[in-house]
Amino acid sequence: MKGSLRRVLFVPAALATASVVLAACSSSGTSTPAASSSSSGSSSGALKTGLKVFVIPKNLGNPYFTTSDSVKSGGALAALQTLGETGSETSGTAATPASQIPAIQAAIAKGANALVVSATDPSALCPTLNAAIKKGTTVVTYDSDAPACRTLFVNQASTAQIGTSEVSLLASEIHDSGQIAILSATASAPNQNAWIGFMKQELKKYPKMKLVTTVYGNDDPTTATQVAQGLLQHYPNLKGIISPTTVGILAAAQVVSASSRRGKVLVTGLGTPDSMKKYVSDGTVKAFELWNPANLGYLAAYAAVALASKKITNAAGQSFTAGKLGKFTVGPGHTVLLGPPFVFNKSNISQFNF
Ligand code: RAM
Repeated sequence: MKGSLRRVLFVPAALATASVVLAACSSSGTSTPAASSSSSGSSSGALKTGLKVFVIPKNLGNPYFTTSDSVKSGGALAALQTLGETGSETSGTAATPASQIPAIQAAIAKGANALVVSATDPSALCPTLNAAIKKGTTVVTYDSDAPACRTLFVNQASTAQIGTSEVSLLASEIHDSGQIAILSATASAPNQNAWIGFMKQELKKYPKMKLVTTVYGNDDPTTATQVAQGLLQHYPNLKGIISPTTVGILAAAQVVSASSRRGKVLVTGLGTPDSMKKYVSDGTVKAFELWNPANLGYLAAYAAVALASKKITNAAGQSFTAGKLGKFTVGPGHTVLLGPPFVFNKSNISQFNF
């Protein structure tokens, strides 16, 4: 079976495995000291060890990125630890370029060999990231891309598939009809904006579904709660909310669940199973999607190390092995694809712990 097909078919199993691994691991921390440090160390075609790799999510404190990045969850820092690199996670606390850029600059100043970045805003980040690339630093984006200033993008799933499936999930729940709203992350977020673009395309197939507004919770729980409350106040006939952000979908579910509109306004989007269990069980959320965030971080770290070790280039057709995840091949647009999103609902959510 071809690698990509195998990954497509095996995603639920991989997710289930991740939940077992999550339960079994106990180490924690945001930094992984190298097993052995030899910055020039490259043993006959092997990956280099002792590389300084900085993992820079949109923001710290977002449980999604804690899972994608941490040793405990088997994310990016776990991969770096296994490979003998010096890995650390750094960013600001707000999902904004003003908060993220100082962390990127500090990583470059510390002599980063590779950066693994989820971009808050490509146009704001690109001058800094391009300066790093010019100095020879490998820049891998994961989760949220900045196409003009990275070596490679590790994409969680097809952008089109995420956008279209979000709409079709909600459509099936509200019988293709009624007012809907989108509660996004920040207005500059490249991943959410790309998914929303495909949602709008897909909505053309549902003439009775009307997108009344798109609001932004900025991946901040307080702001997301406020905008979710605003949606219920301003749209008494609202039938559904799509929130393609783990922070937003949780806020929307909490607000709807606590209101008299529970079960009348259906919430879907991209969420972590642990944060959604309560709302799937009380009927606020019927189904939602996500990929395995830990696998995404793990894959991005392996890609960064393979590139920084000059084992691969970013050209289409280049292949590398990402430890327990197996072989991946660079596709068009200097992109590596993890797999399709997985749909969680009442019948399967109890199997997942992240
Ligand atoms: C939030 C972030 C992240 C996104 C997930 C689904 O945690 O905005 O970028 O991929 O949601």
